[in-house]
Amino acid sequence: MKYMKRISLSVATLALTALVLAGCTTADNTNQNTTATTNVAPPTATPAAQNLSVVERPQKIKDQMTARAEQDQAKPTLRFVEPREGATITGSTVNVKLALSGDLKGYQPHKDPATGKGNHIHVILDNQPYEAYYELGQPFELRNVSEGKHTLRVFPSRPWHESYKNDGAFQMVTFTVKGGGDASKPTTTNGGQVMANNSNNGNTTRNSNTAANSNAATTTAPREGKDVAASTASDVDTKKPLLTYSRPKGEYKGEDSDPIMIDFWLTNAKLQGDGGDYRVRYSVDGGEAKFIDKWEPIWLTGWTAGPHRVKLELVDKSGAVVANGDYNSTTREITVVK
Ligand SMILES: [Cu+2]
Repeated sequence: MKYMKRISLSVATLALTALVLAGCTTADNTNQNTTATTNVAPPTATPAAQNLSVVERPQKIKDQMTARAEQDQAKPTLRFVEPREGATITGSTVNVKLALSGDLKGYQPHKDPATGKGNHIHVILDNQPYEAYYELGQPFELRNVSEGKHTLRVFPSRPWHESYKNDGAFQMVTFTVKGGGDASKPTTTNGGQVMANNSNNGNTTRNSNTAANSNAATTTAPREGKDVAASTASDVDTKKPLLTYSRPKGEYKGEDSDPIMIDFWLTNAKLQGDGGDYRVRYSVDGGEAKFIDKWEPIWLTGWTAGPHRVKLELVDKSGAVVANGDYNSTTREITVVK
């Protein structure tokens, strides 16, 4: 009996709900001003489905390559002048100095003041998004680097952020920071959000370092550099296969948002399409996994406006992520502004 009562109550509730809903619909439909849009499904909270597809290299980049003549066949190589492999750095500012050589064919990093573009070096602290370094005559300052062990990865890039992939282009060092970070200055992301507070550092070192920094700031021209987010090195073996995520990153606006390039650096690993054993697996917004089997950039079209997560992984024949610290599986958030 109890069950019967409950069931009849539920039925009554449903009937009532239906009646109320019907009432609403009726009310809407009787409105003489209602237009045809009444019958269109109401907007949902989820954004429009995104259907990405691979397209060929955009014509505007092909044009730039033509204009650059043989520069794109250059084989630029880099060498770390600072920091040295295994170095210990006291204080939170790490100066990056690089020596560029190799078969340059006119390749020279430099930002054109008129366009804000030009050849540059991608500088990657730990596994943070890269920073662009344009004028190699001055060191690039990584500021507010947190205490502990770090890795730095660098490689030359073109104005449209496609990396050079020749031998010797990519370099990596591991170094240690003592007394790093500044507790009074929280590290920030590109968007300016507070990531973390470095609070457990030696006061003496930090204070003297801060004083030195402010002196430098007032007596010399501003240097290229960046207040970096708090991070430490992953336990990476430089002899093992390593995928370095490069693009996409940050915000993409207008015509730059379609198509968007995926580009990466590969060390100690050959992809299946290049005669090797590995594949690069990517997915966007947790969607279907796809594969890149040749080491070259791809361009994806069909992005919807808003934030997107791009995941890039180096996998072996069985589809397992190749173990090497945690750099072989990287997810970045980008924003597309239409
Ligand atoms: Cu770039």
